[in-house]
Amino acid sequence: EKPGLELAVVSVPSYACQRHTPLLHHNTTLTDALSILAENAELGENEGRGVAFRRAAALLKSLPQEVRGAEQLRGLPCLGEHSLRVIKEVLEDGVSHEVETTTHSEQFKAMKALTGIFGVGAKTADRWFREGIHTPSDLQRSGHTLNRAQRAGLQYYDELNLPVTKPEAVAIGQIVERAVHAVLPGAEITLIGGFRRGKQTGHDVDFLITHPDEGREEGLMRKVVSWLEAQGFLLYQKTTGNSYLESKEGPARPASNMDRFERCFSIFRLRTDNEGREIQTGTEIQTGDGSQTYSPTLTNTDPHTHSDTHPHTKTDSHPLPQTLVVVGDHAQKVSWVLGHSQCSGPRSWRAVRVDLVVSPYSQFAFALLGWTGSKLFERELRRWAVHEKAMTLSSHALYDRKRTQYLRASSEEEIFAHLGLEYIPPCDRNA
Ligand code: DGT
Ligand code: MG
Repeated sequence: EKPGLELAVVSVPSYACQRHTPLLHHNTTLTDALSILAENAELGENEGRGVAFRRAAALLKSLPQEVRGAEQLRGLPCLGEHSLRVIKEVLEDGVSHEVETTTHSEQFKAMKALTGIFGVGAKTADRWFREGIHTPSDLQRSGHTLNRAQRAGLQYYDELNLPVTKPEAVAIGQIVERAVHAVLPGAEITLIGGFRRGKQTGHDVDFLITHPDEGREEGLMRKVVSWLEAQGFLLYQKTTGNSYLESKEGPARPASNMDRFERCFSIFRLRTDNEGREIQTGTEIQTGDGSQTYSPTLTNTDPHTHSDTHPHTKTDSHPLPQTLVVVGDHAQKVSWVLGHSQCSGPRSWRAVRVDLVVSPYSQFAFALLGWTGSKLFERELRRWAVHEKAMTLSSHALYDRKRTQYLRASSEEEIFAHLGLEYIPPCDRNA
Protein backbone atom coordinates (compact mmCIF):
# COMPACT_ATOMS: atom_id res chain seq x y z
CA GLU A 1 0.00 0.00 0.00
CA LYS A 2 1.17 3.46 -0.82
CA PRO A 3 1.58 5.76 2.15
CA GLY A 4 -0.93 8.54 2.63
CA LEU A 5 -3.94 6.85 1.08
CA GLU A 6 -5.83 7.75 4.24
CA LEU A 7 -6.42 11.24 2.79
CA ALA A 8 -8.88 9.78 0.32
CA VAL A 9 -11.07 8.28 3.00
CA VAL A 10 -11.24 11.46 5.03
CA SER A 11 -14.56 12.96 4.11
CA VAL A 12 -14.22 16.60 3.19
CA PRO A 13 -17.36 18.74 2.89
CA SER A 14 -17.79 20.56 -0.39
CA TYR A 15 -18.54 24.13 0.71
CA ALA A 16 -15.55 26.12 1.96
CA CYS A 17 -17.74 27.57 4.73
CA GLN A 18 -18.10 24.03 6.17
CA ARG A 19 -14.34 23.64 6.56
CA HIS A 20 -11.52 25.05 8.65
CA THR A 21 -9.03 26.75 6.35
CA PRO A 22 -5.98 28.08 8.21
CA LEU A 23 -3.63 30.71 6.83
CA LEU A 24 -0.69 28.32 6.78
CA HIS A 25 -1.35 24.98 5.14
CA HIS A 26 0.45 22.02 3.57
CA ASN A 27 -0.07 22.47 -0.17
CA THR A 28 1.22 25.90 -1.15
CA THR A 29 2.99 24.72 -4.31
CA LEU A 30 -0.30 23.42 -5.65
CA THR A 31 -2.43 26.34 -4.45
CA ASP A 32 0.03 28.92 -5.83
CA ALA A 33 -0.28 27.30 -9.25
CA LEU A 34 -4.08 27.23 -9.12
CA SER A 35 -4.22 30.82 -7.84
CA ILE A 36 -2.34 32.07 -10.87
CA LEU A 37 -4.82 30.40 -13.18
CA ALA A 38 -7.68 31.85 -11.09
CA GLU A 39 -6.17 35.31 -11.29
CA ASN A 40 -5.69 34.99 -15.04
CA ALA A 41 -9.31 33.94 -15.49
CA GLU A 42 -10.49 36.87 -13.35
CA LEU A 43 -8.35 39.32 -15.31
CA GLY A 44 -9.93 37.89 -18.47
CA GLU A 45 -13.32 38.45 -16.84
CA ASN A 46 -14.08 34.76 -16.82
CA GLU A 47 -15.56 34.69 -13.34
CA GLY A 48 -16.90 31.13 -13.45
CA ARG A 49 -13.54 29.72 -14.40
CA GLY A 50 -11.84 31.83 -11.74
CA VAL A 51 -14.16 30.53 -9.05
CA ALA A 52 -13.56 26.92 -10.11
CA PHE A 53 -9.79 27.34 -9.64
CA ARG A 54 -10.34 29.20 -6.34
CA ARG A 55 -12.57 26.41 -5.03
CA ALA A 56 -10.01 23.77 -5.96
CA ALA A 57 -7.25 25.77 -4.25
CA ALA A 58 -9.41 26.28 -1.13
CA LEU A 59 -10.05 22.53 -0.89
CA LEU A 60 -6.30 21.86 -0.91
CA LYS A 61 -5.73 24.56 1.75
CA SER A 62 -8.11 22.75 4.10
CA LEU A 63 -6.38 19.34 3.87
CA PRO A 64 -4.57 18.18 7.02
CA GLN A 65 -1.45 17.11 5.16
CA GLU A 66 0.61 17.48 2.02
CA VAL A 67 -0.70 15.82 -1.12
CA ARG A 68 2.07 13.69 -2.64
CA GLY A 69 0.21 11.79 -5.32
CA ALA A 70 -2.93 12.20 -7.38
CA GLU A 71 -4.35 8.95 -5.97
CA GLN A 72 -4.77 10.74 -2.64
CA LEU A 73 -7.30 13.06 -4.23
CA ARG A 74 -9.85 10.38 -5.09
CA GLY A 75 -13.27 11.14 -3.70
CA LEU A 76 -12.47 14.75 -2.81
CA PRO A 77 -14.96 17.45 -3.90
CA CYS A 78 -14.26 20.75 -5.72
CA LEU A 79 -11.57 19.37 -8.01
CA GLY A 80 -12.69 19.90 -11.60
CA GLU A 81 -11.07 18.23 -14.57
CA HIS A 82 -8.89 21.23 -15.39
CA SER A 83 -7.71 21.77 -11.81
CA LEU A 84 -6.93 18.05 -11.44
CA ARG A 85 -4.86 18.14 -14.61
CA VAL A 86 -2.83 21.08 -13.27
CA ILE A 87 -2.40 19.43 -9.87
CA LYS A 88 -1.16 16.17 -11.45
CA GLU A 89 1.29 18.06 -13.62
CA VAL A 90 2.73 19.94 -10.64
CA LEU A 91 2.93 16.74 -8.58
CA GLU A 92 4.77 14.91 -11.36
CA ASP A 93 6.93 17.63 -12.94
CA GLY A 94 7.15 20.23 -10.21
CA VAL A 95 5.61 22.84 -12.52
CA SER A 96 2.59 23.25 -14.74
CA HIS A 97 3.16 24.19 -18.35
CA GLU A 98 -0.02 26.28 -18.39
CA VAL A 99 0.98 28.18 -15.27
CA GLU A 100 4.45 28.86 -16.68
CA THR A 101 3.01 30.10 -19.96
CA THR A 102 0.57 32.33 -18.09
CA THR A 103 3.12 33.94 -15.79
CA HIS A 104 5.39 34.68 -18.73
CA SER A 105 2.68 36.01 -21.00
CA GLU A 106 2.89 39.70 -21.86
CA GLN A 107 -0.87 40.06 -21.46
CA PHE A 108 -0.95 38.59 -17.95
CA LYS A 109 1.97 40.73 -16.82
CA ALA A 110 0.44 43.88 -18.30
CA MET A 111 -3.02 43.17 -16.89
CA LYS A 112 -1.54 42.62 -13.44
CA ALA A 113 0.52 45.79 -13.61
CA LEU A 114 -2.41 47.89 -14.84
CA THR A 115 -5.03 46.50 -12.46
CA GLY A 116 -2.43 47.07 -9.74
CA ILE A 117 -3.23 50.77 -10.18
CA PHE A 118 -5.84 51.78 -7.61
CA GLY A 119 -9.06 52.63 -9.48
CA VAL A 120 -8.33 50.43 -12.51
CA GLY A 121 -10.41 47.31 -13.13
CA ALA A 122 -10.02 44.48 -15.63
CA LYS A 123 -12.18 46.13 -18.30
CA THR A 124 -10.21 49.36 -18.39
CA ALA A 125 -6.88 47.53 -18.18
CA ASP A 126 -7.86 45.33 -21.12
CA ARG A 127 -8.82 48.34 -23.23
CA TRP A 128 -5.48 49.99 -22.50
CA PHE A 129 -3.58 46.75 -23.17
CA ARG A 130 -5.13 46.59 -26.63
CA GLU A 131 -3.90 50.14 -27.25
CA GLY A 132 -0.37 48.99 -26.45
CA ILE A 133 -0.28 50.29 -22.87
CA HIS A 134 1.47 47.62 -20.77
CA THR A 135 2.82 49.45 -17.75
CA PRO A 136 1.92 52.36 -15.46
CA SER A 137 4.68 54.38 -17.16
CA ASP A 138 3.13 53.68 -20.58
CA LEU A 139 -0.14 54.94 -19.16
CA GLN A 140 1.42 58.07 -17.77
CA ARG A 141 3.02 58.81 -21.13
CA SER A 142 -0.18 58.08 -23.05
CA GLY A 143 -1.88 61.27 -21.93
CA HIS A 144 -5.15 59.39 -21.23
CA THR A 145 -7.65 61.29 -19.15
CA LEU A 146 -7.80 59.54 -15.79
CA ASN A 147 -10.35 59.85 -13.03
CA ARG A 148 -9.42 61.06 -9.56
CA ALA A 149 -8.94 57.55 -8.14
CA GLN A 150 -6.71 56.51 -11.04
CA ARG A 151 -4.59 59.66 -10.79
CA ALA A 152 -4.01 58.89 -7.09
CA GLY A 153 -3.38 55.24 -7.98
CA LEU A 154 -0.71 56.23 -10.47
CA GLN A 155 0.85 58.81 -8.18
CA TYR A 156 1.28 56.30 -5.31
CA TYR A 157 1.69 53.20 -7.46
CA ASP A 158 4.91 51.85 -5.95
CA GLU A 159 3.86 52.32 -2.35
CA LEU A 160 0.36 50.97 -2.78
CA ASN A 161 1.88 47.81 -4.22
CA LEU A 162 4.04 47.26 -1.15
CA PRO A 163 2.21 45.03 1.32
CA VAL A 164 0.85 46.78 4.40
CA THR A 165 2.33 45.25 7.57
CA LYS A 166 0.51 44.44 10.79
CA PRO A 167 2.26 47.26 12.74
CA GLU A 168 1.24 49.68 10.01
CA ALA A 169 -2.35 48.40 10.23
CA VAL A 170 -2.26 48.92 14.00
CA ALA A 171 -0.92 52.46 13.55
CA ILE A 172 -3.70 53.24 11.08
CA GLY A 173 -6.17 51.77 13.58
CA GLN A 174 -5.01 54.23 16.22
CA ILE A 175 -5.57 57.15 13.86
CA VAL A 176 -9.03 55.88 12.88
CA GLU A 177 -9.90 55.44 16.55
CA ARG A 178 -8.86 58.99 17.37
CA ALA A 179 -10.88 60.32 14.45
CA VAL A 180 -14.00 58.32 15.30
CA HIS A 181 -13.89 59.13 19.02
CA ALA A 182 -13.33 62.80 18.30
CA VAL A 183 -16.62 62.99 16.38
CA LEU A 184 -18.67 60.27 18.16
CA PRO A 185 -17.57 59.09 21.60
CA GLY A 186 -18.66 55.54 22.37
CA ALA A 187 -18.38 54.37 18.76
CA GLU A 188 -16.68 50.98 18.27
CA ILE A 189 -13.96 50.26 15.72
CA THR A 190 -13.08 46.75 14.55
CA LEU A 191 -10.21 45.67 12.32
CA ILE A 192 -11.73 43.47 9.60
CA GLY A 193 -10.55 41.92 6.31
CA GLY A 194 -7.41 39.84 6.07
CA PHE A 195 -5.82 41.17 9.26
CA ARG A 196 -8.77 39.86 11.29
CA ARG A 197 -8.09 36.44 9.75
CA GLY A 198 -4.55 36.58 11.10
CA LYS A 199 -2.71 37.71 7.99
CA GLN A 200 0.57 39.49 8.72
CA THR A 201 0.32 41.66 5.59
CA GLY A 202 -2.43 42.97 3.37
CA HIS A 203 -3.11 45.04 0.28
CA ASP A 204 -5.14 47.44 2.41
CA VAL A 205 -6.50 47.90 5.94
CA ASP A 206 -10.23 47.49 6.52
CA PHE A 207 -12.23 48.84 9.48
CA LEU A 208 -15.83 48.47 10.55
CA ILE A 209 -17.34 51.23 12.69
CA THR A 210 -20.59 51.12 14.67
CA HIS A 211 -22.28 52.62 17.74
CA PRO A 212 -24.33 50.73 20.37
CA ASP A 213 -27.10 53.35 20.15
CA GLU A 214 -28.71 52.58 16.80
CA GLY A 215 -29.04 55.74 14.74
CA ARG A 216 -26.07 57.53 16.29
CA GLU A 217 -23.89 56.17 13.47
CA GLU A 218 -25.91 57.98 10.79
CA GLY A 219 -23.80 60.48 8.89
CA LEU A 220 -20.75 59.43 10.89
CA MET A 221 -18.51 58.81 7.88
CA ARG A 222 -18.64 62.38 6.59
CA LYS A 223 -17.58 63.65 10.02
CA VAL A 224 -14.77 61.12 10.37
CA VAL A 225 -13.50 61.98 6.90
CA SER A 226 -13.63 65.72 7.63
CA TRP A 227 -11.62 65.19 10.82
CA LEU A 228 -9.03 63.05 9.02
CA GLU A 229 -8.76 65.57 6.20
CA ALA A 230 -8.37 68.50 8.57
CA GLN A 231 -5.53 66.63 10.29
CA GLY A 232 -3.82 65.93 6.98
CA PHE A 233 -4.17 62.15 7.15
CA LEU A 234 -5.85 61.64 3.77
CA LEU A 235 -4.21 61.68 0.36
CA TYR A 236 -7.41 60.53 -1.34
CA GLN A 237 -10.93 59.62 -0.29
CA LYS A 238 -14.23 58.74 -1.89
CA THR A 239 -17.17 58.44 0.46
CA THR A 240 -20.57 56.95 -0.28
CA GLY A 241 -23.70 57.23 1.83
CA ASN A 242 -25.90 54.48 3.28
CA SER A 243 -28.57 53.35 0.83
CA TYR A 244 -29.78 50.17 2.51
CA LEU A 245 -33.52 49.73 2.98
CA GLU A 246 -35.06 46.56 4.36
CA SER A 247 -38.25 45.66 2.52
CA LYS A 248 -41.07 43.48 3.86
CA GLU A 249 -40.82 41.24 0.79
CA GLY A 250 -37.24 40.37 1.60
CA PRO A 251 -34.15 41.28 -0.41
CA ALA A 252 -34.50 41.89 -4.12
CA ARG A 253 -33.61 39.00 -6.40
CA PRO A 254 -30.88 38.45 -7.27
CA ALA A 255 -29.60 39.40 -3.85
CA SER A 256 -27.36 42.37 -4.39
CA ASN A 257 -23.77 41.68 -3.47
CA MET A 258 -23.12 45.39 -3.40
CA ASP A 259 -22.91 46.74 0.10
CA ARG A 260 -25.01 49.74 0.86
CA PHE A 261 -23.26 50.92 3.99
CA GLU A 262 -21.67 54.31 4.46
CA ARG A 263 -18.28 53.58 3.07
CA CYS A 264 -14.99 55.33 2.42
CA PHE A 265 -12.28 54.19 0.05
CA SER A 266 -9.18 56.10 0.96
CA ILE A 267 -5.45 56.47 0.76
CA PHE A 268 -3.90 57.36 4.10
CA ARG A 269 -0.73 59.31 4.59
CA LEU A 270 0.92 57.27 7.33
CA ARG A 271 3.75 58.96 9.15
CA THR A 272 6.11 56.41 10.63
CA ASP A 273 9.18 56.39 12.79
CA ASN A 274 11.66 53.55 12.59
CA GLU A 275 9.54 51.38 14.88
CA GLY A 276 6.44 51.76 12.82
CA ARG A 277 4.72 54.00 15.34
CA GLU A 278 2.53 56.68 13.95
CA ILE A 279 3.86 60.08 14.90
CA GLN A 280 1.39 62.14 16.91
CA THR A 281 -0.10 65.13 15.20
CA GLY A 282 1.94 68.13 16.07
CA THR A 283 5.16 66.19 16.49
CA GLU A 284 7.82 67.96 14.58
CA ILE A 285 9.22 65.83 11.85
CA GLN A 286 12.92 66.20 11.86
CA THR A 287 13.65 66.50 8.21
CA GLY A 288 12.83 65.63 4.70
CA ASP A 289 9.06 65.49 4.68
CA GLY A 290 8.86 65.51 0.93
CA SER A 291 5.15 66.11 0.64
CA GLN A 292 5.69 69.20 -1.42
CA THR A 293 8.21 67.84 -3.83
CA TYR A 294 7.73 64.07 -3.89
CA SER A 295 7.02 62.73 -7.31
CA PRO A 296 7.50 59.02 -7.83
CA THR A 297 9.33 57.70 -10.80
CA LEU A 298 7.31 55.02 -12.46
CA THR A 299 9.88 53.58 -14.79
CA ASN A 300 11.93 50.53 -13.88
CA THR A 301 10.00 49.05 -11.04
CA ASP A 302 12.57 46.32 -10.53
CA PRO A 303 14.51 47.28 -7.41
CA HIS A 304 17.40 44.95 -8.23
CA THR A 305 18.47 46.98 -11.21
CA HIS A 306 18.81 50.04 -9.03
CA SER A 307 20.70 48.86 -6.03
CA ASP A 308 23.39 51.38 -6.92
CA THR A 309 21.05 54.19 -5.98
CA HIS A 310 19.81 52.60 -2.77
CA PRO A 311 19.94 55.28 -0.08
CA HIS A 312 22.10 53.08 2.15
CA THR A 313 24.89 53.50 -0.33
CA LYS A 314 24.54 57.24 -0.05
CA THR A 315 24.52 57.59 3.70
CA ASP A 316 27.88 59.31 3.66
CA SER A 317 26.55 62.38 1.98
CA HIS A 318 22.92 62.10 3.10
CA PRO A 319 22.60 60.60 6.55
CA LEU A 320 19.11 59.22 7.15
CA PRO A 321 17.04 61.20 9.63
CA GLN A 322 15.92 59.27 12.69
CA THR A 323 12.27 59.69 11.87
CA LEU A 324 12.61 58.00 8.52
CA VAL A 325 10.27 55.20 7.85
CA VAL A 326 10.03 52.13 7.73
CA VAL A 327 8.58 49.00 9.10
CA GLY A 328 10.31 45.65 8.93
CA ASP A 329 11.17 44.17 5.60
CA HIS A 330 9.63 47.02 3.64
CA ALA A 331 12.53 49.21 4.59
CA GLN A 332 14.56 48.30 1.58
CA LYS A 333 11.76 48.60 -0.94
CA VAL A 334 10.43 51.88 0.41
CA SER A 335 13.91 53.28 0.54
CA TRP A 336 14.25 52.35 -3.06
CA VAL A 337 11.04 54.14 -3.91
CA LEU A 338 12.29 57.15 -2.02
CA GLY A 339 15.69 56.93 -3.62
CA HIS A 340 14.04 57.47 -6.97
CA SER A 341 11.82 60.30 -5.94
CA GLN A 342 12.74 63.79 -6.85
CA CYS A 343 12.45 65.03 -3.31
CA SER A 344 15.48 66.57 -1.72
CA GLY A 345 15.56 64.22 1.27
CA PRO A 346 13.97 60.93 2.26
CA ARG A 347 10.34 61.06 3.16
CA SER A 348 8.87 60.19 6.54
CA TRP A 349 5.54 58.80 5.44
CA ARG A 350 3.99 56.27 3.13
CA ALA A 351 0.66 55.90 1.33
CA VAL A 352 -1.65 53.10 2.54
CA ARG A 353 -5.02 51.98 1.15
CA VAL A 354 -7.67 52.05 3.86
CA ASP A 355 -11.35 51.05 3.63
CA LEU A 356 -13.80 52.30 6.24
CA VAL A 357 -17.32 50.95 6.63
CA VAL A 358 -20.02 52.19 9.02
CA SER A 359 -22.80 49.80 10.01
CA PRO A 360 -25.91 50.26 12.18
CA TYR A 361 -25.58 48.23 15.38
CA SER A 362 -28.41 45.84 14.42
CA GLN A 363 -26.50 44.85 11.26
CA PHE A 364 -23.07 44.73 12.88
CA ALA A 365 -22.74 40.92 13.07
CA PHE A 366 -23.66 40.60 9.38
CA ALA A 367 -21.25 43.36 8.42
CA LEU A 368 -18.49 41.77 10.50
CA LEU A 369 -19.06 38.36 8.91
CA GLY A 370 -19.35 39.86 5.42
CA TRP A 371 -16.21 41.96 5.69
CA THR A 372 -13.87 39.47 7.33
CA GLY A 373 -13.54 37.37 4.19
CA SER A 374 -11.88 35.68 2.55
CA LYS A 375 -13.70 36.58 -0.64
CA LEU A 376 -14.17 32.90 -1.47
CA PHE A 377 -15.36 32.11 2.05
CA GLU A 378 -18.00 34.88 1.69
CA ARG A 379 -19.08 33.59 -1.67
CA GLU A 380 -19.42 30.07 -0.30
CA LEU A 381 -21.47 31.26 2.68
CA ARG A 382 -23.92 32.95 0.33
CA ARG A 383 -24.05 29.93 -1.97
CA TRP A 384 -24.66 27.63 1.02
CA ALA A 385 -27.42 29.92 2.28
CA VAL A 386 -29.24 29.99 -1.07
CA HIS A 387 -28.82 26.40 -2.21
CA GLU A 388 -28.89 24.47 1.05
CA LYS A 389 -31.10 26.67 3.27
CA ALA A 390 -33.25 28.76 0.91
CA MET A 391 -31.92 31.85 2.67
CA THR A 392 -30.38 35.06 1.39
CA LEU A 393 -27.27 36.29 3.21
CA SER A 394 -25.76 39.74 2.77
CA SER A 395 -23.52 42.01 4.84
CA HIS A 396 -26.76 43.59 6.11
CA ALA A 397 -29.09 40.72 6.90
CA LEU A 398 -30.14 37.08 6.63
CA TYR A 399 -33.54 36.39 5.09
CA ASP A 400 -35.38 33.07 5.35
CA ARG A 401 -37.35 32.57 2.13
CA LYS A 402 -39.47 29.70 3.45
CA ARG A 403 -40.56 31.49 6.60
CA THR A 404 -40.50 34.83 4.71
CA GLN A 405 -38.75 36.62 7.54
CA TYR A 406 -35.45 38.21 8.47
CA LEU A 407 -33.39 36.30 11.04
CA ARG A 408 -31.75 38.58 13.58
CA ALA A 409 -28.30 38.00 15.01
CA SER A 410 -26.00 39.91 17.31
CA SER A 411 -22.95 37.72 16.80
CA GLU A 412 -21.27 35.75 14.03
CA GLU A 413 -21.91 32.57 16.04
CA GLU A 414 -25.66 33.17 15.79
CA ILE A 415 -25.46 33.63 12.03
CA PHE A 416 -23.59 30.33 11.58
CA ALA A 417 -26.25 28.71 13.80
CA HIS A 418 -29.11 30.15 11.70
CA LEU A 419 -27.35 28.74 8.64
CA GLY A 420 -26.99 25.30 10.22
CA LEU A 421 -23.20 25.56 10.04
CA GLU A 422 -20.51 24.77 12.57
CA TYR A 423 -18.93 28.05 13.74
CA ILE A 424 -15.69 28.77 11.89
CA PRO A 425 -13.46 31.38 13.60
CA PRO A 426 -11.86 34.15 11.49
CA CYS A 427 -8.41 32.47 11.50
CA ASP A 428 -9.96 29.45 9.75
CA ARG A 429 -11.75 31.44 7.05
CA ASN A 430 -8.66 31.71 4.84
CA ALA A 431 -10.26 29.82 1.95
P1 DGT B 1 -6.12 41.88 1.42
O1 DGT B 1 -5.88 41.73 -0.03
O2 DGT B 1 -4.93 41.51 2.22
O3 DGT B 1 -6.65 43.22 1.78
O4 DGT B 1 -7.22 40.76 1.78
P2 DGT B 1 -8.67 40.97 2.32
O5 DGT B 1 -9.23 39.64 2.61
O6 DGT B 1 -8.68 41.97 3.42
O7 DGT B 1 -9.47 41.50 1.08
P3 DGT B 1 -10.20 42.91 0.85
O8 DGT B 1 -9.54 43.99 1.62
O9 DGT B 1 -10.32 43.09 -0.62
O10 DGT B 1 -11.66 42.69 1.41
C1 DGT B 1 -11.93 42.33 2.73
C2 DGT B 1 -13.18 41.56 2.78
O11 DGT B 1 -14.28 42.44 2.66
C3 DGT B 1 -13.29 40.60 1.63
O12 DGT B 1 -13.00 39.32 2.06
C4 DGT B 1 -14.72 40.68 1.18
C5 DGT B 1 -15.22 41.95 1.74
N1 DGT B 1 -15.45 42.99 0.74
C6 DGT B 1 -14.56 43.78 0.13
N2 DGT B 1 -15.16 44.63 -0.69
C7 DGT B 1 -16.47 44.36 -0.60
C8 DGT B 1 -17.65 44.91 -1.21
O13 DGT B 1 -17.61 45.83 -2.02
N3 DGT B 1 -18.83 44.36 -0.83
C9 DGT B 1 -18.90 43.34 0.08
N4 DGT B 1 -20.06 42.81 0.41
N5 DGT B 1 -17.83 42.83 0.65
C10 DGT B 1 -16.64 43.32 0.31
MG1 MG C 1 -8.09 44.00 3.13
